[in-house]
Amino acid sequence: MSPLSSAELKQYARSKGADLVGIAAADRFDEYPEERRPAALLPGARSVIVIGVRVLADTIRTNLLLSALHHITLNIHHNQIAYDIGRVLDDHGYRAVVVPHRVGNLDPDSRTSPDYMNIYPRLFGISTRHAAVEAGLGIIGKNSLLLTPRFGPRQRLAAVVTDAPLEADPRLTAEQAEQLCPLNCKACFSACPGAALGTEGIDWQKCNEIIRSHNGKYGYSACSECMLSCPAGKRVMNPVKTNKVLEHP
Ligand code: B12
Ligand code: SF4
Ligand code: SF4
Repeated sequence: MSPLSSAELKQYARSKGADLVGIAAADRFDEYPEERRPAALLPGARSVIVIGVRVLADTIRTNLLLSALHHITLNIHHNQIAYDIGRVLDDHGYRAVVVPHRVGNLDPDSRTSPDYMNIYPRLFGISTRHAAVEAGLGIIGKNSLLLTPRFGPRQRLAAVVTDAPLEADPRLTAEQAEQLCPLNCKACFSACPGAALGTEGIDWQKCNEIIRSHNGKYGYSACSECMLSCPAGKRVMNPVKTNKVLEHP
């Protein structure tokens, strides 16, 4: 195996278009339900690389069709970057399981089935939102989305589980978490057209009631009010980093 550093891998991910990239050590998931640990996807997993690509708020604000198509575009984009990271790991002799996201239509009728709410999400193995928290990219906000200092909730995520022993990033502090999603903010609650968000967390069924028909009409889930209403990412900004491109070995 040829050595591969976290810094090199991150540079490579950014050169491919990742706006965010973080790394979690697999043992950060030791307290997770067994079926939600990296080892459930790859026995011997040592690291999880999480990438994020930014959602353009003005695009998803226009109308539901453009919003759905934008989310599809980003899913294709992050899936491709995650695959490219998998190739680099493979070139270095490591194993890689890519956790992408579905692109395009799923029969809206199948979304009424209990399988959709229970079995289907479990097939992804890990929750990319939780993995992003463990990789130091952000926190899970009251809207149930990953909030990051740079984009707030406006990113989509993919992950790569690998046996490469990469250097991990620190998690955000409690202070940073409070800054991102302050105790007194409830902006997303009233913005949600399905009344799915509240102090008890998210009611997935209510959210799905709103976005289920979008699959048939627009080809993908289009509602994004929980992203648009959130002030996080507007009030805390990190400097934009530029990186040298790593040559593919
Ligand atoms: C299925 C799914 C949905 C379903 C949810 C059904 C359901 N039962 O969860 C529906 C259709 C409702 C949905 C809606 C949306 N989704 Co969606 N969805 C997913 C998907 C594919 C899986 C989520 C999942 O596993 N859900 C099952 C629930 C039960 O699991 P969980 O939330 O991960 O975690 C639970 C348990 O597993 C367990 N658990 C997991 N880890 C841990 C760890 C510990 C320590 C413990 C104790 C427990 C625990 O406890 C959790 C709570 O019960 C993810 C992508 C992915 N692979 O993760 C995207 C994803 C979460 N969705 C995303 C988005 C953007 C949306 C929408 C805005 C729609 C849209 N326009 O795209 C809305 C937003 C709703 C909201 N406010 O959160 C993004 C979120 C990006 C971000 N910034 O956070 C993701 C990550 C996809 C992506 N490509 O980026 N989604
Ligand atoms: S996607 Fe729409 S319905 Fe679902 S939680 Fe967000 S705002 Fe509410
Ligand atoms: S709108 Fe406010 S309460 Fe909701 S996730 Fe964003 S910061 Fe948190």
